[in-house]
Amino acid sequence: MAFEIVPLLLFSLFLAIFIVFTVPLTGALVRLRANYNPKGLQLDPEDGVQPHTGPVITSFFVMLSRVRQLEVSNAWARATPAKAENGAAYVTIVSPTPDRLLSASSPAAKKAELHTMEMAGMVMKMRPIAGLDIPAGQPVALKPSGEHIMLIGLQQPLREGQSVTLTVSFEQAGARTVSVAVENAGAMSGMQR
Ligand SMILES: [Cu+2]
Repeated sequence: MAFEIVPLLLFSLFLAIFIVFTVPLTGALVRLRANYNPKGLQLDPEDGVQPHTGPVITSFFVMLSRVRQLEVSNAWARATPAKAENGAAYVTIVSPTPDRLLSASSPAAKKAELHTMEMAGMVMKMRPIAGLDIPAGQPVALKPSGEHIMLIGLQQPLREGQSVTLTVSFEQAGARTVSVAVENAGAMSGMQR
């Protein structure tokens, strides 16, 4: 009995959210369109489509885009010396809900590992980490002085201006594939392109 109520509750919740987002948006869009179109909300005899169909569909997509998903942006890497076997890539991650970065892979390298930097005595050293927590709504930027994605066994050196493909996998959001822009060897951050 209790089990049968759960999907019903979830459905009601979804319906309520849908209505809350859709009704005011549709109203606003219909008014916008009415102002824009001198004929107002008349049926257009040529297309025979109800004039509110467009705004309803539009508001549905506007609503969908509000339910934001985890996003990976500003993916970049440093160019590597000619004989370097390894490189590092950085991304910025923002998620509306708590998540965890679990792994990465790239066709540009034999394997990719999640690393962090830490002081070992007097020197910064890097070590692999099992995952990286992504708190809700707070951007997490991987960077040269901290967490990074180590590209191990590069197929070829990373050259400035080039881009390589990187797939990052999350516990909840699944995999995201991004294009990593290769910046100069001393770059401290991506170019925000
Ligand atoms: Cu590393």
